[in-house]
Amino acid sequence: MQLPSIERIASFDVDSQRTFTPLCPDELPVEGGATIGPELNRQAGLARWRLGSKDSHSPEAVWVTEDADKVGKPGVPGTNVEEHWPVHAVPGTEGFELVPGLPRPAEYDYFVWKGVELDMHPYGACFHDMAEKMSTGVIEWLRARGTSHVLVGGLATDFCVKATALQLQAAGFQVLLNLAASRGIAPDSTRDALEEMRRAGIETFDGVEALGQRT
Ligand code: VGL
Repeated sequence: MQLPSIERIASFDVDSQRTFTPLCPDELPVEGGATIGPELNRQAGLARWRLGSKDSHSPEAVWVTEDADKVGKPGVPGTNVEEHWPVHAVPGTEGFELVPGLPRPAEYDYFVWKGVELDMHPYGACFHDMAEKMSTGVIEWLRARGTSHVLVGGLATDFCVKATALQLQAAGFQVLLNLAASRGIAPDSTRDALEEMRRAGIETFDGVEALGQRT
């Protein structure tokens, strides 16, 4: 498939924050997470618009656990939370910052801060809630600009990148996931996530140089 004109292409840096890198070993470190900045910048060079998102969480959130056995396990009933996680992405801390090499949020064309409420922990950047009722405005913003294709990268492939990519694809955009600009938390869930995304019609490519030979 050919890419359309640059005017119809957007690039999305999903949760590309230090909290998901070895720079913050006590948060949610993802191997290689700190190295994706340059590839995200190359990806953005192919697009008319650059969008980004950040997890933005209170250390008092209801889903916070210090119990390793509870991480990734069923969340708190009656809340908008699916699983427990360690404290991460707290505004004002290093983990909240974007990975090395990325612009500041103010330099993006559109930016989403998500998970601010204590009892909400969305993965996808297109909706504030797990039920996908409350738009963050991403889909409407892209539609208003005539975007057809969205290049996606970020952290982590098996959670927030997957959820965001699936939401964009379901909204009618053609999503192209950049493997070289993404990293996953665990190998099994990352493999499953890639399968699920491909089943949904999302295409993958391994770096902007490889865009001609998509996998
Ligand atoms: C994420 C787990 C918990 C992500 C966020 O951004 O992929 N993963 N919170």
